[in-house]
Amino acid sequence: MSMVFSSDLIEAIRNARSCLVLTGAGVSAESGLQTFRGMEGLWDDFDPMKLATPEAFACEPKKVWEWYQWRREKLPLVQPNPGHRAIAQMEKYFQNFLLVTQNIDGLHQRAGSTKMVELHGNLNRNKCSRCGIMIETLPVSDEVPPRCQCGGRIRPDVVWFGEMLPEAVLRQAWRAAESADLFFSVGTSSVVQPAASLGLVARNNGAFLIEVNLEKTELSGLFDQVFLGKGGQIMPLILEEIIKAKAGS
Ligand code: BJW
Ligand code: ZN
Repeated sequence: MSMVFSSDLIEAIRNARSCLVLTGAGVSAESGLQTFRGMEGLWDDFDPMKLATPEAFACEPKKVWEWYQWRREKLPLVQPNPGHRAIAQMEKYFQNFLLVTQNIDGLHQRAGSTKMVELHGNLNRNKCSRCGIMIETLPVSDEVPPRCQCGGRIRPDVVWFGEMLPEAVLRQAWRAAESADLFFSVGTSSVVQPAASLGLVARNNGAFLIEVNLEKTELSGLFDQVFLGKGGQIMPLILEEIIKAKAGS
Protein backbone atom coordinates (compact mmCIF):
# COMPACT_ATOMS: atom_id res chain seq x y z
CA MET A 1 0.00 0.00 0.00
CA SER A 2 1.37 3.40 -0.88
CA MET A 3 0.39 6.44 1.07
CA VAL A 4 0.81 10.12 0.51
CA PHE A 5 2.22 12.04 3.45
CA SER A 6 1.75 15.76 2.93
CA SER A 7 4.71 17.97 3.71
CA ASP A 8 2.45 19.60 6.36
CA LEU A 9 2.07 16.24 8.10
CA ILE A 10 5.78 15.45 7.96
CA GLU A 11 6.52 18.90 9.33
CA ALA A 12 3.94 18.46 12.10
CA ILE A 13 5.44 15.09 13.07
CA ARG A 14 8.96 16.51 13.07
CA ASN A 15 8.03 19.46 15.29
CA ALA A 16 5.68 17.64 17.64
CA ARG A 17 6.74 17.26 21.25
CA SER A 18 3.38 16.05 22.56
CA CYS A 19 1.31 13.37 20.90
CA LEU A 20 -2.07 11.94 21.81
CA VAL A 21 -3.52 8.84 20.15
CA LEU A 22 -7.24 8.15 20.67
CA THR A 23 -8.39 4.66 19.72
CA GLY A 24 -11.69 2.84 19.37
CA ALA A 25 -13.07 -0.57 18.51
CA GLY A 26 -11.83 -0.39 14.91
CA VAL A 27 -8.25 -0.90 16.14
CA SER A 28 -9.22 -4.31 17.47
CA ALA A 29 -11.35 -5.32 14.47
CA GLU A 30 -8.36 -6.89 12.70
CA SER A 31 -7.73 -8.95 15.83
CA GLY A 32 -11.18 -10.45 15.34
CA LEU A 33 -13.17 -8.44 17.90
CA GLN A 34 -16.41 -6.86 16.76
CA THR A 35 -16.97 -3.13 16.59
CA PHE A 36 -20.11 -1.56 18.04
CA ARG A 37 -21.55 0.26 15.10
CA GLY A 38 -19.97 -1.81 12.37
CA MET A 39 -21.84 -4.09 10.06
CA GLU A 40 -21.28 -7.17 12.17
CA GLY A 41 -21.68 -5.36 15.46
CA LEU A 42 -24.54 -7.52 16.62
CA TRP A 43 -24.78 -10.19 19.26
CA ASP A 44 -27.58 -12.71 19.36
CA ASP A 45 -29.87 -10.18 17.66
CA PHE A 46 -29.45 -7.67 20.47
CA ASP A 47 -28.26 -4.14 19.98
CA PRO A 48 -24.96 -3.55 21.84
CA MET A 49 -26.00 0.06 22.32
CA LYS A 50 -28.92 -1.13 24.40
CA LEU A 51 -26.97 -3.75 26.33
CA ALA A 52 -24.25 -1.34 27.47
CA THR A 53 -26.50 0.53 29.89
CA PRO A 54 -27.25 0.38 33.62
CA GLU A 55 -30.94 0.04 32.72
CA ALA A 56 -30.33 -3.12 30.69
CA PHE A 57 -28.32 -4.61 33.57
CA ALA A 58 -31.07 -3.77 36.06
CA CYS A 59 -33.80 -5.30 33.89
CA GLU A 60 -31.92 -8.23 32.39
CA PRO A 61 -28.78 -8.84 34.45
CA LYS A 62 -28.32 -12.38 33.19
CA LYS A 63 -28.42 -11.40 29.53
CA VAL A 64 -26.03 -8.49 29.98
CA TRP A 65 -23.63 -10.56 32.13
CA GLU A 66 -23.61 -13.37 29.58
CA TRP A 67 -22.87 -10.92 26.78
CA TYR A 68 -19.77 -9.76 28.67
CA GLN A 69 -18.78 -13.35 29.53
CA TRP A 70 -19.03 -14.21 25.84
CA ARG A 71 -16.75 -11.29 24.99
CA ARG A 72 -14.34 -12.19 27.81
CA GLU A 73 -13.95 -15.74 26.62
CA LYS A 74 -12.69 -14.47 23.28
CA LEU A 75 -9.86 -12.37 24.72
CA PRO A 76 -7.34 -15.16 25.31
CA LEU A 77 -8.01 -16.39 21.77
CA VAL A 78 -7.16 -13.13 20.01
CA GLN A 79 -3.85 -11.32 19.55
CA PRO A 80 -2.82 -7.68 19.20
CA ASN A 81 -2.43 -6.75 15.51
CA PRO A 82 0.12 -4.56 13.68
CA GLY A 83 -2.00 -1.48 14.49
CA HIS A 84 -1.69 -2.06 18.24
CA ARG A 85 2.01 -2.78 17.86
CA ALA A 86 2.75 0.35 15.82
CA ILE A 87 0.89 2.52 18.35
CA ALA A 88 2.89 0.90 21.18
CA GLN A 89 6.13 1.87 19.39
CA MET A 90 5.00 5.48 18.89
CA GLU A 91 5.40 6.33 22.59
CA LYS A 92 9.20 6.19 22.20
CA TYR A 93 9.38 9.06 19.75
CA PHE A 94 7.74 11.94 21.60
CA GLN A 95 8.72 13.78 24.80
CA ASN A 96 5.10 13.59 25.86
CA PHE A 97 2.83 10.82 24.74
CA LEU A 98 -0.53 9.47 25.83
CA LEU A 99 -2.63 6.71 24.35
CA VAL A 100 -6.28 7.20 25.27
CA THR A 101 -8.30 4.12 24.45
CA GLN A 102 -12.03 3.58 24.55
CA ASN A 103 -11.41 -0.15 24.26
CA ILE A 104 -11.84 -2.48 27.20
CA ASP A 105 -10.07 -5.48 25.66
CA GLY A 106 -6.52 -4.96 27.03
CA LEU A 107 -4.92 -5.50 23.59
CA HIS A 108 -2.93 -2.25 23.70
CA GLN A 109 -1.22 -3.35 26.91
CA ARG A 110 -0.51 -6.76 25.42
CA ALA A 111 1.10 -5.01 22.42
CA GLY A 112 3.44 -3.16 24.79
CA SER A 113 1.78 0.23 25.34
CA THR A 114 2.69 1.70 28.72
CA LYS A 115 1.79 5.38 28.46
CA MET A 116 -1.93 4.88 28.27
CA VAL A 117 -5.30 5.29 29.94
CA GLU A 118 -8.55 3.38 29.53
CA LEU A 119 -11.56 5.69 29.28
CA HIS A 120 -14.27 3.01 29.42
CA GLY A 121 -12.82 0.53 31.90
CA ASN A 122 -11.55 -3.00 31.40
CA LEU A 123 -13.37 -6.18 30.54
CA ASN A 124 -11.17 -8.26 32.84
CA ARG A 125 -12.21 -6.44 36.00
CA ASN A 126 -15.42 -6.74 38.02
CA LYS A 127 -17.06 -4.58 40.64
CA CYS A 128 -20.20 -4.64 42.74
CA SER A 129 -23.12 -2.80 41.18
CA ARG A 130 -24.35 -1.80 44.65
CA CYS A 131 -21.38 -1.01 46.94
CA GLY A 132 -18.84 -0.44 44.17
CA ILE A 133 -16.10 -2.62 45.68
CA MET A 134 -13.69 -4.24 43.20
CA ILE A 135 -14.14 -8.02 43.00
CA GLU A 136 -10.84 -9.82 42.36
CA THR A 137 -12.18 -13.37 42.29
CA LEU A 138 -15.70 -14.26 41.29
CA PRO A 139 -17.50 -16.22 44.01
CA VAL A 140 -18.66 -19.71 43.14
CA SER A 141 -22.41 -19.47 42.76
CA ASP A 142 -25.34 -20.84 40.82
CA GLU A 143 -26.62 -17.35 40.36
CA VAL A 144 -25.92 -15.45 37.15
CA PRO A 145 -24.45 -12.93 37.64
CA PRO A 146 -22.92 -13.85 41.01
CA ARG A 147 -23.42 -11.56 43.98
CA CYS A 148 -21.13 -9.49 46.16
CA GLN A 149 -21.03 -10.09 49.93
CA CYS A 150 -23.30 -7.06 50.28
CA GLY A 151 -25.94 -8.79 48.19
CA GLY A 152 -25.46 -6.57 45.13
CA ARG A 153 -25.00 -8.05 41.69
CA ILE A 154 -21.46 -8.22 40.33
CA ARG A 155 -20.89 -6.38 37.02
CA PRO A 156 -17.97 -5.76 34.70
CA ASP A 157 -15.88 -2.67 35.54
CA VAL A 158 -16.75 -0.87 32.33
CA VAL A 159 -18.45 2.46 31.65
CA TRP A 160 -22.01 2.24 30.38
CA PHE A 161 -24.10 4.96 28.75
CA GLY A 162 -25.23 7.54 31.26
CA GLU A 163 -22.39 6.70 33.64
CA MET A 164 -19.47 8.96 34.49
CA LEU A 165 -16.03 8.13 33.14
CA PRO A 166 -13.31 7.53 35.76
CA GLU A 167 -12.53 11.08 36.84
CA ALA A 168 -8.73 10.96 37.06
CA VAL A 169 -8.49 9.21 33.70
CA LEU A 170 -10.75 11.73 31.99
CA ARG A 171 -8.81 14.63 33.47
CA GLN A 172 -5.51 13.16 32.25
CA ALA A 173 -6.92 12.64 28.75
CA TRP A 174 -8.30 16.18 28.65
CA ARG A 175 -4.99 17.72 29.75
CA ALA A 176 -3.12 15.69 27.14
CA ALA A 177 -5.55 16.91 24.46
CA GLU A 178 -5.04 20.50 25.56
CA SER A 179 -1.29 20.24 25.23
CA ALA A 180 -1.02 17.93 22.20
CA ASP A 181 0.80 19.12 19.07
CA LEU A 182 -0.20 15.98 17.22
CA PHE A 183 -3.50 14.14 17.62
CA PHE A 184 -4.41 10.78 16.06
CA SER A 185 -7.91 9.33 16.05
CA VAL A 186 -7.78 5.66 15.05
CA GLY A 187 -10.68 3.26 14.50
CA THR A 188 -13.37 5.20 16.29
CA SER A 189 -16.71 6.39 14.93
CA SER A 190 -16.36 9.53 17.08
CA VAL A 191 -19.97 9.51 18.18
CA VAL A 192 -19.61 8.64 21.86
CA GLN A 193 -19.00 11.52 24.26
CA PRO A 194 -16.95 12.75 25.96
CA ALA A 195 -14.21 10.80 24.09
CA ALA A 196 -15.26 12.30 20.76
CA SER A 197 -14.61 15.82 22.09
CA LEU A 198 -10.92 15.21 22.68
CA GLY A 199 -10.13 15.96 19.03
CA LEU A 200 -12.03 19.22 19.28
CA VAL A 201 -10.09 20.19 22.39
CA ALA A 202 -6.79 19.41 20.64
CA ARG A 203 -7.86 21.34 17.55
CA ASN A 204 -8.80 24.40 19.62
CA ASN A 205 -5.34 24.29 21.13
CA GLY A 206 -3.64 24.22 17.74
CA ALA A 207 -2.81 20.53 17.29
CA PHE A 208 -2.39 18.86 13.89
CA LEU A 209 -5.13 16.22 13.60
CA ILE A 210 -4.95 12.91 11.75
CA GLU A 211 -7.79 10.41 11.40
CA VAL A 212 -7.37 6.74 10.47
CA ASN A 213 -10.58 4.87 9.73
CA LEU A 214 -12.10 2.48 7.19
CA GLU A 215 -14.57 5.19 6.29
CA LYS A 216 -15.29 8.85 6.86
CA THR A 217 -16.84 9.78 10.20
CA GLU A 218 -18.97 12.71 11.27
CA LEU A 219 -15.83 14.34 12.59
CA SER A 220 -13.64 13.83 9.50
CA GLY A 221 -14.04 17.49 8.52
CA LEU A 222 -12.17 18.49 11.66
CA PHE A 223 -9.01 16.62 10.68
CA ASP A 224 -6.01 18.01 8.80
CA GLN A 225 -5.41 14.62 7.23
CA VAL A 226 -7.70 11.61 6.86
CA PHE A 227 -6.34 8.19 5.94
CA LEU A 228 -9.03 5.78 4.81
CA GLY A 229 -8.07 2.17 5.32
CA LYS A 230 -7.25 -0.43 7.94
CA GLY A 231 -5.49 0.64 11.11
CA GLY A 232 -3.29 -2.44 10.93
CA GLN A 233 -1.98 -1.34 7.55
CA ILE A 234 -1.84 2.43 8.01
CA MET A 235 -0.42 2.75 11.54
CA PRO A 236 2.82 0.86 10.71
CA LEU A 237 3.35 3.24 7.76
CA ILE A 238 2.75 6.24 10.01
CA LEU A 239 5.21 4.79 12.52
CA GLU A 240 7.83 4.50 9.76
CA GLU A 241 7.25 8.15 8.88
CA ILE A 242 7.61 9.15 12.54
CA ILE A 243 10.88 7.25 12.84
CA LYS A 244 12.21 8.94 9.69
CA ALA A 245 11.09 12.43 10.76
CA LYS A 246 12.50 12.05 14.27
CA ALA A 247 15.80 10.62 13.05
CA GLY A 248 16.31 13.65 10.82
CA SER A 249 15.49 16.23 13.48
C1 BJW B 1 -11.80 0.53 11.44
C2 BJW B 1 -11.48 -0.78 11.18
C3 BJW B 1 -10.16 -1.02 10.87
C4 BJW B 1 -13.54 -0.75 11.64
N1 BJW B 1 -9.28 -0.03 10.83
N2 BJW B 1 -10.92 1.52 11.40
C5 BJW B 1 -23.12 14.95 24.73
C6 BJW B 1 -23.95 14.96 23.64
C7 BJW B 1 -24.80 13.88 23.38
C8 BJW B 1 -24.80 12.77 24.21
C9 BJW B 1 -23.96 12.76 25.29
C10 BJW B 1 -23.15 13.83 25.55
N3 BJW B 1 -22.42 13.56 26.67
C11 BJW B 1 -22.76 12.34 27.09
C12 BJW B 1 -23.71 11.82 26.29
C13 BJW B 1 -24.36 10.50 26.43
C14 BJW B 1 -23.48 9.37 25.95
C15 BJW B 1 -23.17 9.52 24.46
O1 BJW B 1 -22.12 9.90 24.04
N4 BJW B 1 -24.13 9.17 23.61
C16 BJW B 1 -23.91 9.22 22.14
C17 BJW B 1 -24.27 7.88 21.54
C18 BJW B 1 -24.69 10.37 21.58
N5 BJW B 1 -22.25 9.29 26.71
C19 BJW B 1 -22.20 8.76 27.92
O2 BJW B 1 -23.21 8.36 28.45
C20 BJW B 1 -20.86 8.68 28.62
N6 BJW B 1 -21.00 9.16 29.95
C21 BJW B 1 -21.05 10.47 30.24
O3 BJW B 1 -20.86 11.32 29.40
O4 BJW B 1 -21.32 10.74 31.56
C22 BJW B 1 -21.74 12.06 31.91
C23 BJW B 1 -23.14 12.24 31.40
C24 BJW B 1 -24.09 11.26 31.62
C25 BJW B 1 -25.39 11.41 31.13
C26 BJW B 1 -25.73 12.53 30.38
C27 BJW B 1 -24.75 13.51 30.14
C28 BJW B 1 -23.46 13.35 30.68
C29 BJW B 1 -20.43 7.23 28.77
C30 BJW B 1 -20.13 6.58 27.47
C31 BJW B 1 -19.79 5.10 27.73
C32 BJW B 1 -19.62 4.32 26.44
N7 BJW B 1 -19.55 2.92 26.74
C33 BJW B 1 -19.34 1.97 25.68
C34 BJW B 1 -19.48 0.53 26.25
C35 BJW B 1 -18.26 0.13 27.08
C36 BJW B 1 -18.36 -1.27 27.56
C37 BJW B 1 -18.44 -2.27 26.43
O5 BJW B 1 -17.52 -2.39 25.62
O6 BJW B 1 -19.45 -2.99 26.38
O7 BJW B 1 -18.05 2.15 25.10
S1 BJW B 1 -20.45 2.17 24.29
C38 BJW B 1 -19.26 1.78 23.05
O8 BJW B 1 -19.01 2.97 22.24
C39 BJW B 1 -17.95 1.49 23.80
C40 BJW B 1 -16.94 2.16 22.91
O9 BJW B 1 -15.75 2.42 23.64
C41 BJW B 1 -17.66 3.40 22.48
C42 BJW B 1 -17.10 4.04 21.24
O10 BJW B 1 -17.23 3.20 20.14
P1 BJW B 1 -16.06 3.10 19.07
O11 BJW B 1 -14.85 2.58 19.74
O12 BJW B 1 -15.92 4.37 18.35
O13 BJW B 1 -16.59 1.92 18.14
P2 BJW B 1 -17.60 2.00 16.89
O14 BJW B 1 -18.06 0.62 16.63
O15 BJW B 1 -18.61 3.04 17.06
O16 BJW B 1 -16.69 2.49 15.68
C43 BJW B 1 -15.68 1.67 15.13
C44 BJW B 1 -15.02 2.46 14.02
O17 BJW B 1 -13.92 1.74 13.55
C45 BJW B 1 -15.92 2.72 12.82
O18 BJW B 1 -15.85 4.10 12.50
C46 BJW B 1 -15.33 1.85 11.71
O19 BJW B 1 -15.43 2.46 10.43
C47 BJW B 1 -13.91 1.77 12.14
N8 BJW B 1 -13.20 0.56 11.74
N9 BJW B 1 -12.66 -1.54 11.30
C48 BJW B 1 -9.75 1.25 11.07
N10 BJW B 1 -9.76 -2.29 10.58
ZN1 ZN C 1 -21.24 -4.99 47.17
